[in-house]
Amino acid sequence: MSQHDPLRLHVPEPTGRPGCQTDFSYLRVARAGDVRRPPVDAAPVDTVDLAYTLIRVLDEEHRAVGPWNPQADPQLLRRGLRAMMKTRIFDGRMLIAQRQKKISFYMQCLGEEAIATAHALALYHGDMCFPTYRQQGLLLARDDVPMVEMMCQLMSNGRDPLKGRQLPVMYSYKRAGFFSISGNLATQFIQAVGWGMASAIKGDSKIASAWIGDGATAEADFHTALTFAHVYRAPVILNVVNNQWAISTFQAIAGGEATTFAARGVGCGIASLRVDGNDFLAVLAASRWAAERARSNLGPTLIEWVTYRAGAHSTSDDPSKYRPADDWQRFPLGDPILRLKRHLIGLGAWSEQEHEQAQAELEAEVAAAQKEAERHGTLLDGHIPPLESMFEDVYKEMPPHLHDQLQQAGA
Ligand SMILES: Cc1ncc(C[n+]2csc(CCOP(=O)(O)OP(=O)(O)O)c2C)c(N)n1
Ligand SMILES: [Mg+2]
Repeated sequence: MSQHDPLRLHVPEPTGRPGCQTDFSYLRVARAGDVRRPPVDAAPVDTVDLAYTLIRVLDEEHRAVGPWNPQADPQLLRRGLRAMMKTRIFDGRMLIAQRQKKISFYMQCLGEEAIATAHALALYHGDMCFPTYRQQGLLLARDDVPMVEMMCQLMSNGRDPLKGRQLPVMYSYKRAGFFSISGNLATQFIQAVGWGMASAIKGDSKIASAWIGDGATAEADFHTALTFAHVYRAPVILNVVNNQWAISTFQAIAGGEATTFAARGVGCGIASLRVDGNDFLAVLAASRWAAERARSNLGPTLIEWVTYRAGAHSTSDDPSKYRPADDWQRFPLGDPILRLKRHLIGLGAWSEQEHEQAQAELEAEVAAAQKEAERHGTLLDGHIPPLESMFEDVYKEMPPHLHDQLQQAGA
């Protein structure tokens, strides 16, 4: 007879059941300013402690403290605040447009706005992001792409630059350093590492920025990308957005329970940071640190951005089925917009009146863009790209079988 108890498989607790409060103590939230900032040429092994803590700049009183304070010009921070506000307004309006059936599908980044908008300010023109569907802030922070054009894509109308061939939100803007979004999770990571390697092989100075969610790190592509980034010292920033959820599964299911996602990086020989993703200043500082490393040929950096997905996963999802309604309010890192607003007010570089005015201006700007986009049609009124466009842009010269199909379609 065996002296051992029967084996049992450990299954992570579904912490966020409706009616049962999510336990956020696993986050081990460090005090702002307490975490050291190593030189950008630090060896990966010298970042091990930074992968298990949380880099924060804004303290309880919303002051910028500690070695990671990026000492940013208040003018830049005001720009960042407006970019976050614009992103939230844009998302809010597009969500309503989806409910009105003007758009087939939408995904918000509510609560995560600081990550993409601050990161965008640390990159140079010509760098290439390989985003997921929740980094619209990269585009909205930089104004390289007019909102009208983004909305025409969302509405799959006659001015949709992608001619209805991509799901709404899956933008593609080579000119703005925004690689075509693929719905196949984690492909972004291997593609970004490959792009970064190509940049180095060509002797260029451009860097890549790869994006993935907590859930998608369970894909093999994530681990393959880390191995290649480490071995070839690819000039790439490896961003892991830990927003606590992968649709309805809590991040523990992807392996974040007893360790961190940043720790994956140091385990592979990659310098790694774990950062408060709702702290605009910390995001800016960590992004600049990683960008400088990559640009100076010092190798890749993995950054885990700790944040909270405050909205539904997508317009096809109902989070009340799997998490308590007040989860976001209880999340210890707060709202990124409120935190930067209070910081700027504390500096004397912003006020409640200016905030209200900016809110009204941005709402008007987004509403005007929507009106203009809707002039070219929405999903509701059937102003879609012509049928023959379905056959175009695949081959330089259309092969006979596609010619036949085009004729059969009567276009
Ligand atoms: C390879 C692959 N598997 C599954 C899916 C379906 N899917 C789409 S989004 C998603 C959850 C992703 O969660 P996470 O990586 O945490 O990103 P988040 O949505 O939280 O930003 C899943 C399972 C997919 N698109 N691709
Ligand atoms: Mg997630």
